[in-house]
Amino acid sequence: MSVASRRTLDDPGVFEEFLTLVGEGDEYGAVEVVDELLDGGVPPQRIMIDLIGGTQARVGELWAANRWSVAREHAATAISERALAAVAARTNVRPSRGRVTIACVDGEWHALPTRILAEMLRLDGWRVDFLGANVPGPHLVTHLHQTGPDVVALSCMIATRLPRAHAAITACRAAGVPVIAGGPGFGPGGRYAQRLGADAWAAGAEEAVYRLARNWPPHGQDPQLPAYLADEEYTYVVRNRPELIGTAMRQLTGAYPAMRDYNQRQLDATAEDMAHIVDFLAAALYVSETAVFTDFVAWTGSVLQARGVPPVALRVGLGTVQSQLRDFPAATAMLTAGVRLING
Ligand code: B12
Repeated sequence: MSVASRRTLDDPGVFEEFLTLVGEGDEYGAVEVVDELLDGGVPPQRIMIDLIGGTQARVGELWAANRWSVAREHAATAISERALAAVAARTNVRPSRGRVTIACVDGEWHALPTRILAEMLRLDGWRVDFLGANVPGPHLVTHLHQTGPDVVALSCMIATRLPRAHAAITACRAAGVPVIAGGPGFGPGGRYAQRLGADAWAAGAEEAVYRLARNWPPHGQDPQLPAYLADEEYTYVVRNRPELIGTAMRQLTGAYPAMRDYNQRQLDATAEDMAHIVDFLAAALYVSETAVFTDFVAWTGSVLQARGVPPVALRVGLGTVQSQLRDFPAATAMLTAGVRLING
């Protein structure tokens, strides 16, 4: 090994260099940096969490600020996955603890954070079954019956997946396997995880490693499982999702004249935004938390603004959904709170 290859994460510019490499889709360059850091004695955990995970968060910011296209973000994510695989290929720890199943909930495509979690747990001696993105609940349960793990680690990165997360948590616990939940979809401090019946929550892979090594299964109270599914407003919004979005799109064209000049791509993006409005509203109703909806509105407002869409468009968009839900007090209150957040 040459002296020049003794790199550490304290080297000036190493994070920027890695971000540039993933942004340019330079797979070989990115893997080379990872290899050099491992050669330099940097622990693999630090490379995965600080360099790869940290860079992905930056990628997200650059996309949200409209500085990177979706395609560039996708390409960068693929390189990060490649770099992560390169770290994993250089480590080999024999299982000495229990067995863990790691899965993203149904409809959840953010697999990279769970891949990091998988490698971190593997390094700590767990036998890991990594099921990846978008795992339907029934398949997850079949897998549990076949493999008998000590714990399921369930990821939810976006709050719209919370109802599915609830179903998965309930099914895992019914199968006798405790659940550790994670991902920002479970809300600040994981508050919805507990409410939906998870045995534990961890903010990140390092905390999960710590918790599973020391206090598992946790001996707390049995989590309370309120009957969210019985909520009439949630059920109405989910059942009528296509009509709510379709009607909103038609009303929008009248209420927001600039839309008449939209090309197909802009119309598709608007339809996607309307779908997100309805989906986040449904999730907020499901857990009875206005913040799930208002956080989404604040975030969408900034994303749209970065793309030259004025706040009034979002306000009109919320109004088109609100006008269809007048008989639903909780939904109306949430939409009103969302509208209040929008300036201009
Ligand atoms: C890459 C990416 C994607 C990729 C995912 C590819 C892949 N293979 O993972 C693709 C393109 C598929 C994608 C799609 C979407 N994405 Co996206 N995505 C991202 C991005 C840029 C990076 C995610 C990532 O890898 N982060 C790095 C990891 C390391 O971050 P981390 O959260 O710190 O990870 C730790 C914890 O979350 C925790 N953890 C996670 N799961 C678990 C589970 C357990 C059990 C435990 C204990 C811990 C744990 O441990 C991790 C490691 O320490 C983020 C931006 C960001 N800042 O994260 C947006 C982001 C998550 N996406 C977002 C959105 C909106 C979407 C889409 C809806 C976009 C769209 N218009 O279609 C879709 C939704 C798809 C779906 N239904 O899942 C938003 C969510 C915003 C919100 N309001 O909630 C974000 C935050 C972007 C942003 N800044 O605006 N996305």
